[in-house]
Amino acid sequence: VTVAALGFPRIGPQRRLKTALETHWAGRLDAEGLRTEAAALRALAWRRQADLGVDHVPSNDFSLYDHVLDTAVMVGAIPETYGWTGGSVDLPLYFAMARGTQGRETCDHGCAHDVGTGLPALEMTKWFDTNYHYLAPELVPGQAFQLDASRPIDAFLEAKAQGIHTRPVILGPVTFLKLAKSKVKDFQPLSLLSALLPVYAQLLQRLAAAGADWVQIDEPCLALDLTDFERGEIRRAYGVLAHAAPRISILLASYFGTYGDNLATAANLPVEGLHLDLVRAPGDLDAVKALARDSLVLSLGVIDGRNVWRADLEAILDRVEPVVATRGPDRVILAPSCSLLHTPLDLAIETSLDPEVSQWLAFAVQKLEELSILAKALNHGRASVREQLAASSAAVAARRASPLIHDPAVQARTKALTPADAERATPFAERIALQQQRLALPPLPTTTIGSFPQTAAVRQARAAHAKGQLPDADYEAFLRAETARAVAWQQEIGLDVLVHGEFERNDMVQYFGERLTGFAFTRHAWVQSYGSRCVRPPILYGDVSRPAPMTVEWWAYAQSLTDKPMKGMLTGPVTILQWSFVRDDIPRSETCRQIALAVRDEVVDLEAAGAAIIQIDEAALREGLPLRRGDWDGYLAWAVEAFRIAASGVAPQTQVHTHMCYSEFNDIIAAIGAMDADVISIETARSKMELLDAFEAYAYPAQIGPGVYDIHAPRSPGAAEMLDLLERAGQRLSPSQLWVNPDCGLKTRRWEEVEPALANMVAAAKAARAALTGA
Ligand code: THG
Ligand code: ZN
Repeated sequence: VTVAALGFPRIGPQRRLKTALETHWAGRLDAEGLRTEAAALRALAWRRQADLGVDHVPSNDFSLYDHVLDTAVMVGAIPETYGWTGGSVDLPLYFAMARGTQGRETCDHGCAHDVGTGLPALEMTKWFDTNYHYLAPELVPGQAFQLDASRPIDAFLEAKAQGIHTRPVILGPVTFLKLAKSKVKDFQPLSLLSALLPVYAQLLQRLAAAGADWVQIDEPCLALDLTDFERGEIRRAYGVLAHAAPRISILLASYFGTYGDNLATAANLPVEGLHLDLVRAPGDLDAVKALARDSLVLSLGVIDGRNVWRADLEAILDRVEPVVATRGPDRVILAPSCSLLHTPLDLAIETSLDPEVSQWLAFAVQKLEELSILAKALNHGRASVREQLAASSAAVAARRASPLIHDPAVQARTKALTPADAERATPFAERIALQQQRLALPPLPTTTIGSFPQTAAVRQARAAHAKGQLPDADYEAFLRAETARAVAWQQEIGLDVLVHGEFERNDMVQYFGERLTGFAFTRHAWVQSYGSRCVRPPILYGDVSRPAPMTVEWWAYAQSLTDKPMKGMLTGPVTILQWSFVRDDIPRSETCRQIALAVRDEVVDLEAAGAAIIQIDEAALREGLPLRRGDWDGYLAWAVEAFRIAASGVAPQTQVHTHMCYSEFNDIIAAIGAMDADVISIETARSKMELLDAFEAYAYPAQIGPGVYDIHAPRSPGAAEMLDLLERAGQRLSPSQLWVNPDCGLKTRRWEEVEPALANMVAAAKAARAALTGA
């Protein structure tokens, strides 16, 4: 039995890659310097993995920005816009595709937009159901491909020079084409497979010639719903590749879910090995045994590459020993379920965690240690690693029994939930009438999404406070002054519903996690989100409750400064769940219900303090959709229910808002309606309100604020432009349904941009009132 890693974190210790990239982009590190640092990080990762006992160390899993972009470069798929004339792609061109020529930014909620008026970046999209984002290749009919094998070949040789024989990783041709986009309507990039396969065939020959004996080809599209035609294309592709490169053995890897109805296809491809994600799809093991020939090498993904928990090694051995006994040790590889890109690097440097929680955790390095222990147990008997197995079992038992995890009051409360708890007592039509009486807002009321610019001063004050250099009282006074300024300014420009600005919040999930029980926070546990950007997801380890109000004081302070309604601002349960590492000992739906009750407590307290409007953001509701359509309804049922639990503790006069900043609504519009929010704000400016077409087929029952200010547009929009958008919205929705607001929060903007834009937005709303309602 051998051990493999399918991919290792790229960002490096202390986020060294981030530092190198950002100094390079700032012009303070030249291309040579960046290349040197990248090579050093690769060398470090290979050495580390080899030392940890990994037999199949991956190469070509590293990337300066994104591995899908690297694949596009490798096959010569450079969109015409970038003026490429052939030859190797240099760093300026590479980064132009990655981030546009003037950089790229994301909003509070992670949606990416180009900045400036230079060349645009490729579109950025979530990698399957992870929080990693890749760049979508852009292909055209008749697309030509040509191989530039330098990246994978150089990496292989680089590692070889270091004395490490690696297994190159490449993104498979079918998944590559499935992830690609085209500006040409109805064009299917998969129709380019025949043109692409010769390039892949040549690549495999080159790798074989360089000395590679195995190659890992990732085809995670096998975890998706595929058509018969697509399955046929997979068979065709691997028929061609196996024939073209008989000297190299292919390990085909899919992950993030079951092969399901694609398993018969996958298990019968002419490849030498098949990887199974046995964490997400434990049932695939028995299923593959029934389908695969005896000689097929199985890579068993037994360690969770998507989460941070230590594994139950004895339980894994119980499952794997029979496989080794029947197939033979040479035909079994142990691996994490997927690339370790999605876990933080090393638990050992994380010294600030509660030691009790810490002993339950494993990051990338620790996960490879676990695999090495498992391999020893399988190769030399469990007795050879008795102590390590005992430590694993003890940690698992300690976690299971820990009072830190179990709060009987929380469990009793979720158990006692009834359908009525997820239901507002009064239907929308009656609520809205009561709310209108209470709020007395004009038609097309104006508001913002919640956050205001996090200026350098705000960030500095937060950092100084976190380091203990700025006393609590001074920090508090600073935040109050910022809040007061924001409130006064909103009032001055004539916004109807104000926000406090969220200056006190570091991150929309972290802020709440720090105030709830059951969450732990790390100092160094960074995970790449895209390019040089990383997140430190909270670790949700125990039952969740809200010991004390989290936002009421800030809300009350802001409301005390104005007679206009001040919105209470909260992050919704699904978003808190999606952007954290969550428990694997209870279902996600159960954890989500606990968070929902905690948010509900806050909603009720805000109402009691006098808030007439409370916004519960669910930026991540859509991204939580399962990979397979068949699982959508189940997810949407509990996700929508969680939102409703959070929102339904208040009187009909209290108005509940929500916000979502993404564009693909058509699929889930009914579920969004079922959330039963009184008002929803969404992203629509970039598509010039075309997104509202979704609301034509489905008569959205409540009020909507279609964003009229694309907060990432290179310049602030004028009132005329926003008025035009409002009129377009008025053609699709009833004016009595409409609110006027930006697309998203303004945290990443500068005041110089926000001030004119929002003043223009108020002017546009006034003009639209006259035009649409005669008011
Ligand atoms: N909060 C949390 N998770 C998230 C998002 C979030 N996951 C999805 C989405 N948003 C991801 N988008 C981003 C956007 C910006 C950054 C990271 C992910 C970013 N990070 C800083 C960096 O890398 O320099 C570090 C931020 C920090 O110091 O915490 O800019 O909004 N929980
Ligand atoms: Zn948003």
